[in-house]
Amino acid sequence: MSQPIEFWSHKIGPNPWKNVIVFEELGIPYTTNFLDFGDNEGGVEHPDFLKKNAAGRVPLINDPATGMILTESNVINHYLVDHYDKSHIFAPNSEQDKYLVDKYLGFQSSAQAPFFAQTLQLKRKGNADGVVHFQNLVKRTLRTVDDELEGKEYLVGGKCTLADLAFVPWDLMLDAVLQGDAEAETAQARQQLFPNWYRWHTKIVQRPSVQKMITLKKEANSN
Ligand SMILES: N[C@@H](CCC(=O)N[C@@H](CS)C(=O)NCC(=O)O)C(=O)O
Repeated sequence: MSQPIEFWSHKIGPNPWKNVIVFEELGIPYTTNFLDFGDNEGGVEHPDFLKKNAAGRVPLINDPATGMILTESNVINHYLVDHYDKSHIFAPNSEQDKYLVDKYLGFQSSAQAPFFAQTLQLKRKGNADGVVHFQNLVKRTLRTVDDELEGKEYLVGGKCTLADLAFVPWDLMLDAVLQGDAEAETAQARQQLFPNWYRWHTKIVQRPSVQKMITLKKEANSN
């Protein structure tokens, strides 16, 4: 790779941190531009960035090696694996497994991420009924993953895939998302309610790539 991948991110928003995990897994050089939310200069809704992503969202990458410009964290991770997973660590064992990974990535981006995000948004707005509604949906995603993990170490094919990694950055925010929830406010309560999910989450978090992402996120937020 001649030049590092250019990466647009946010210091707190979890979606770009999914890509950081895969950059670290595969040892891909990258440089980060942190944006703010909103339409000020340096913001995701500023005209300069909207020219790059009309949706006004991060992550976004530009890979000078291929000219590829991409948004959507799960699509970016697929691209990174397709181009830079030289040891095939994320190669699916079968066609069935390939589509199962996509199934979980679809669930992650259409259920986990928006339910978690809406909970935090409604908390900020002080909408108590809305918070309860979305916290129930958050717990429903944990229940889904817990059920899917029955008798399994990982979601697909007996090995860690993009599907497992994609859930981590949002799940790391559960203390804030489920704050005030009568059943699942604490990690201990979540371990009781969702033991398969808890064991799996704890294992994935121990991966060096995830630990590095956590360190980089802390560093970014301490500046
Ligand atoms: N489905 C997109 C969602 C991207 C997304 O919502 N990113 C958040 C940061 S985590 C964002 O840029 N939000 C901008 C805003 O709220 O104004 C993905 O997975 O990349």
